[in-house]
Amino acid sequence: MSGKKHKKRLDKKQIKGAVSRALREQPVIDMHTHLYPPSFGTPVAGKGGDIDEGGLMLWGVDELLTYHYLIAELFRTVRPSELTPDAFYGMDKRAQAELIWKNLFIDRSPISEAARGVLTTLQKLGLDTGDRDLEGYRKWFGEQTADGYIDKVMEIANVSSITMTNAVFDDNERERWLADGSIGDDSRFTAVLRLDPLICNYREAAGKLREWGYEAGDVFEGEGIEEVKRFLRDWIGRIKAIYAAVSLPPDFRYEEGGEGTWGEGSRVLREAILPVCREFDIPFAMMIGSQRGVNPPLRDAGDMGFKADVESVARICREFSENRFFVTLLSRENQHELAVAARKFGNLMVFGCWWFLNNPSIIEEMTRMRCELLGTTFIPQHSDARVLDQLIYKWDHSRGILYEVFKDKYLDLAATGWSVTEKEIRRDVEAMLSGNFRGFLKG
Ligand code: FIX
Ligand code: ZN
Repeated sequence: MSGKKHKKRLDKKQIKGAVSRALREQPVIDMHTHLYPPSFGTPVAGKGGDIDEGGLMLWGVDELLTYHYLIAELFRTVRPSELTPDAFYGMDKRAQAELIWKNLFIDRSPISEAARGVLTTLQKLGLDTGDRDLEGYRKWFGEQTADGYIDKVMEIANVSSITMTNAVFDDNERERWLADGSIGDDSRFTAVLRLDPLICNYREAAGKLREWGYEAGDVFEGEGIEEVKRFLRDWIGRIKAIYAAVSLPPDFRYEEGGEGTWGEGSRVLREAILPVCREFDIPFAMMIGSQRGVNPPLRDAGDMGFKADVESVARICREFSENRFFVTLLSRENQHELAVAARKFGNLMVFGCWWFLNNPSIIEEMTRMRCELLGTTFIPQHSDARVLDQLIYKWDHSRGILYEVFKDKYLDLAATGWSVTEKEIRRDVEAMLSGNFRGFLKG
């Protein structure tokens, strides 16, 4: 027992101040986004840049307004007889943005999280949201250069590194990598190999692999297995993936026997993906619970989330104890079981409040529960930003909620007589916003 009183002990007010400062000042590594650097092209007109219609770097007010979260909300305000999703998607981007602006910001108050996020973003960029002047905002964005704007956004959001999601089965993205292997060499971004079709629809994925020169058969067996591994090695190397990732539907089950609906996908995981991840010593991320196309005409806005099978996650962590897994689940009901599973498996890193969970009330509830079960050994949040500027609001809102949770946890500690110090608060916040992710990548 040390009898020495801790000299740097903080009182309640100082604890609140220290938590707030630590959260504000700690740069974030955003471990899952759908953002890209300008080398992937941009369809958005800025100062001095070329427009690339299929470009992947999205930014600016029209992209913010046409985020698929807001498209879903738009269709709560229009009758099918007035506007169909097809007609909406047939409009040009500016007209889509104007309609969303009118219906969700002018005709009713923008109190949803996604709508409020647009306003926080504009405000933090220094624009006057009180003006409600969409044309004025457009003018301001038109004066930015895509490249310089990334630095500006990262500075305002205090994000030090952006992790991409590199969908190798998407022809547009794949062809860009093949045309110029250096497009990923932007020190602000890191790459992640995203391979949904390999697990979710092996036959279709194998057909593509054959087109690309890998002799994968229609059934995952024999020499085709080595070809799938060769494909994975080539792409992990080409894009310098820091981890590999999949998004799985709620009915996904890990079927050890290789039989049943998910038998083949489970074998691809067991015999190709996880061994190759081990060879490269990189984690595998599983995002489970998204049901695609619940309302197909809405496209990305028509996906939904349901409960997943946490037992499968536990079985995977047990069977592949040499692999490391990032896991996030889409249903609120799964969160407690997932945190309990993480208590059992050190190779399971719980991360983020994904998609429909990325709302203040739910982030708060999930983060409190995770602190209580896991201490500081999880990654509380990722942004899932699709439009660069969203980094600003997603991290601003999340930091505000993390403050509420963390300060309560340190006040609870202080109430036990434990000496809470600013240095230790900073250490913990660093771990949760950055270090836990970096550490897990290293293994
Ligand atoms: O699968 C994913 O990575 C999802 O995050 C996205 O596909 C989804 O559309 C999204 O943007 C959620 O925030
Ligand atoms: Zn995502």
